[in-house]
Amino acid sequence: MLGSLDSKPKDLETIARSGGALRRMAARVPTYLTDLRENPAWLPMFLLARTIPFRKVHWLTAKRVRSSVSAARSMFDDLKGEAIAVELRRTGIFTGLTLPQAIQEEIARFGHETPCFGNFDRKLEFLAGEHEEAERRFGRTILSGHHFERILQCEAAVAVQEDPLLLDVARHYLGGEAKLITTRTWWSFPTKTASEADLSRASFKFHFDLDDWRMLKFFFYLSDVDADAGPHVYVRGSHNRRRMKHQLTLLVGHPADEVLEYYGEENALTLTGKAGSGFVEDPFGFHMGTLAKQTPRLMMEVGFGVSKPSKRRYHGEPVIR
Ligand SMILES: O=C(O)CCC(=O)C(=O)O
Repeated sequence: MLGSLDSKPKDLETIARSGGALRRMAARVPTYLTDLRENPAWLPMFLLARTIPFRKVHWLTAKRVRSSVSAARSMFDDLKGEAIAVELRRTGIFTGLTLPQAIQEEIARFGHETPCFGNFDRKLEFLAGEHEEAERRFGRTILSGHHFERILQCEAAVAVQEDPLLLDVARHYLGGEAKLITTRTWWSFPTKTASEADLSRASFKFHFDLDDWRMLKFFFYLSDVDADAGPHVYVRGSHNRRRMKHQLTLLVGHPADEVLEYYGEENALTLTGKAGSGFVEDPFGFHMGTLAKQTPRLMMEVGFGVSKPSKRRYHGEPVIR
């Protein structure tokens, strides 16, 4: 089961504020151009989906779903997509998912035995157990290790991705157009050598995702996650309410004090949990991964959206290099 910590989550805002936002945006320009070439409908989404009025209009276009469609059995037993969607609409997050132990163990074994790519860079390939040695070998701080498309060789991971409950929740929440857009597994590593620039990335700050008009992400911990293993933090209620200032900026990451002051510190849910525990959230709500301080974290994400999925993002590659 997932737990939560009461304390105010410490993101790395002080460091992040020291600047670099424009530099980071400039580095993303080639990625944005690629997205635009692949799908011209990306541009209006990118510009307008951050504003509440345009989002509301888009939500009105959602195809209504009356009942669950699949007769196939779910690994999540009796959970009901419709009830989960009700909770998602209310708070933006539902925390009661648990993977069967055999599934969790098989994906975790895969995560240990399959080389991952450090910092989203395909040139930095190593096994999770050799993380420290890899940092020395590559002369780089390595904060994350993604398996990219390799995860599709893991039958248990594919079974999670294809589980009927996930699509059922997505259809009830996003509408009948809901489709799979991402499946990724990755390690978050504790590291002694992180620089300010490493730590100021948007994923370590409260941010919202803007890859589609309407999105939903399922996350599953594949290792035990306590306060020192980089727990995920989600701000309840931030999925459908937004300060004007946060609607009218191109940036998706914002300082914790601005976010918490608006939504209330009591709504920041820090998600700790045993390996196998999971949750589903509307990633337009503010969320972040925190730095793994002591223990590596292995995570799986299955994402749904309503538009044509981007090839690049399918396994989480954020930036064209
Ligand atoms: O690593 C995490 O817990 C957060 C991941 C995240 O921010 C995202 O998928 O948008």
